[in-house]
Amino acid sequence: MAEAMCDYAAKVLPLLRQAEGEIQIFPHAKVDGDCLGTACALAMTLRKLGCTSKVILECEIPQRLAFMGIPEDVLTIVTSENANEVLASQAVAFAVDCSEGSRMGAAEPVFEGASCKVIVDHHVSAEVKSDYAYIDGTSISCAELMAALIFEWENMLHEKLMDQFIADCLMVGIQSDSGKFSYENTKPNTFRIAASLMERGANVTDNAYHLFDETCEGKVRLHGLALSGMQLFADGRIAITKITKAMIDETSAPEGAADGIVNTLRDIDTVMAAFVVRENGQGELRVNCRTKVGFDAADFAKKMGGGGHHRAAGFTGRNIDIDTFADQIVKEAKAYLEQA
Ligand SMILES: [Mn+2]
Repeated sequence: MAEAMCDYAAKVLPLLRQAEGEIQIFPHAKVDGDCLGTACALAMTLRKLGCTSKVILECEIPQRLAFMGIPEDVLTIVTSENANEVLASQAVAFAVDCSEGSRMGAAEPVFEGASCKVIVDHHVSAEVKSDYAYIDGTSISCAELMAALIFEWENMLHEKLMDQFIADCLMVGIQSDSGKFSYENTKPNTFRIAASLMERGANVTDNAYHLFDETCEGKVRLHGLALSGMQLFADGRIAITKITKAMIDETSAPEGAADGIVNTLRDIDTVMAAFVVRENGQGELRVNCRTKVGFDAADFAKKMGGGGHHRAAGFTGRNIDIDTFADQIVKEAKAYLEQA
């Protein structure tokens, strides 16, 4: 059981306010809406408290999160060249949405070199080395925990800290990690926190568009081609489609444009296992697999030399053409269904 947030807020505030140097905030590598929203909300709040704060990234903010409008001056990009310099200006290292340097890519040495670590996370990990860790695995997003922490600081200081930008950053985190408030562990408290953020001006509608719905012509055209080429087998229980390099070139689809196609196949009412086989342009075939209860994607992917989760997994084909590999996957999937 996590300690009460009000106790944690009181314990960590003096540490941060007395820090002599930068409070460096570490999201995980391959940033998502939750870690980036949480990190920026914290950085902006700390600035209001008179602290010097920076969000430490291992690469530029990806285009899909550019809509958040995060000011450049809060960000430090770590490279192997400047890592020592960044570490030298650090007073406190604050990890959000992760708790270990191994999750931070190029920023790992800067976090692991810290003399003082603070952690707020919603992933339960085996070992946490910090006296200032708040980890609540029942929370759907880290942003929710950060929102609660900032509201506690407001209560303690009788000072308004949560402005529209900060509230919006946190709302992005909650919307991202809760799948628009639809994933299983979305809780009444998720809505309570979201309501408080909305009262401070957070914009749910624009965030939802940018996070979930915004697309581009190439992607829509690629989805069209891939879906029209879909094939069903085993009384509709297996769905598969192929994406060739030629299809990607023809549609000018950007990197990552095939994302989501496999979910559309899986969502067909009769389907238990869906596969998208894609030529990656480097002579390999990448297969994404999504399944429903009764077909273990992780187990199947393992048989095919890959891995993943029970409902979402992947594997790779090498030295084989796409048609032959697709036929082979269908054959294996049929056999897997029969033995299940
Ligand atoms: Mn998260």
